Amino acid sequence: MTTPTFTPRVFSGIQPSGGLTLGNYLGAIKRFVSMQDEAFETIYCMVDLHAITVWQDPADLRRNTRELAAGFIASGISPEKSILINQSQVPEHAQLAWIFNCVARMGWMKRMTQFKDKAGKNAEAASLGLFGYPALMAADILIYHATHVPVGEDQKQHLELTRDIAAKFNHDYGVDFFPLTEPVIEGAATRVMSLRDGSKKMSKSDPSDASRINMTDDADTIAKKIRKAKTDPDALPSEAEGLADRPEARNLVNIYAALNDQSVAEVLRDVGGQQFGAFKPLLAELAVSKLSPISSEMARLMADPSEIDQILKRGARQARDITAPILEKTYEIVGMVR
Ligand code: AQP
Repeated sequence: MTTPTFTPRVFSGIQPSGGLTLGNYLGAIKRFVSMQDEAFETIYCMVDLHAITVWQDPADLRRNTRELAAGFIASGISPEKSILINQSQVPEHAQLAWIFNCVARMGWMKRMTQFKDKAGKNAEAASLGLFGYPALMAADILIYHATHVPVGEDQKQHLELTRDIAAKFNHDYGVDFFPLTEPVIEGAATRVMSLRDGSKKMSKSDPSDASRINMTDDADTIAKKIRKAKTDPDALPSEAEGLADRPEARNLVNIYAALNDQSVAEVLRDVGGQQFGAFKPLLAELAVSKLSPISSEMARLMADPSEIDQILKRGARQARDITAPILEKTYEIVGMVR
C-alpha cells in the first residue's frame, strides 16, 4: 500500500464557553495568526458543540460565539486567508465523531486528565458529551485531514488520542486514510498560569476574574490585575534557571516574553535583578499596548454582528467543500450503503 501525502493543513479551535483569556491568546490564537502566513491551508473554529458539554445559557453561547469570532479577527486572523467557522454549521464534524465514538476505547477515554479535572469529584453527574469530548475533537481535526494543530500544552493528551484514533481506524479498515496529526506546541507561553495561583492554568471558567486577563478587559483592569498578581518577595533572576522553583515569577516572565516576541533569556537579560514593584508596571504597559488594539477592534465588530455571521456562513460553505467528500469516503470505507 502506498502512503498518501496529505496537503499541509492546519486546524484548531477554541470553545465559546466564556470570554477569551490571555491564555487562549498566547497559547493558541497568536500561533494561529502566524501559521496562516506559512505554507498551510488554515481552518479555525469556534467549537460550540464542545462548549455545551457543560451547561451554557443559549443567549450567552450565541454572544460568546460571535465575540470569539471577533477576537480571532481582531487578533489578525483574516477571513481571506483562513476558513473561519463555528463547528455546528459544519455537520460533518459531529457525523465523523459518531464513527470515532465507535473506534475509541473506553479505557483510552478514562485516562483523559481534562475529563477528570472538569468532572471533578462528581463524575457521575457529568454529561456523556464531556466524557466523549476528545472523540469529537479528533473528528474536528481529521474531518479536514489536518496535518498540524497549534494548541496550548493542556491539549497534548487529546492530540495523542487523536493520533491513536486515526491509527486504529486505519488499521481496523486496512487503509491509510487519516493522517497522524502533529501537535504544534510552541512559544514562551504554551501554559499561561492563573494570576492568583501559579499551579493552576489560566482559564475562562475560573470563578475568580482576578485569576485571568480577559481580552475585553480595559487598561485599568489589566494594570490592576497584574499589580495584584501573586508573586514572591525575591528579585527577578538574570537567567531562566533561577525561575525553576518560582511558578508565579516564571508565569509573569513567560507572559512578558510571549507578548513581546522574545525568549525568556532575552527578557531576563533586561529585567534580571528588578523587584516586582518595578517589573509589574512594565508588564502592565506591554500587555495594554498589545491587547487594547485587539479589544477595541472586537468592540467595533460586535457592534454589528451581521458581518461576523456572514463570515461564519461563508466559512461553513468553504469548509464543507473539504469535509463532505472526506465524510463520504469514510462512510464508504466503513461499509455504509450510500
Ligand atoms: N492557560 C492557557 N495557556 C496556554 N494555552 C491555553 N489554552 C487555553 N488555556 C490556556 C489554549 O487555548 C485553546 C482553546 O482552549 P479551549 O477554550 O477550547 O479549552 P480550554 O483549554 O479548556 O480553555 P479554558 O480557557 O480553560 O476553557 P474552559 O474554562 O471553558 O475550560 C487550546 O489550544 C488551549 O490549549
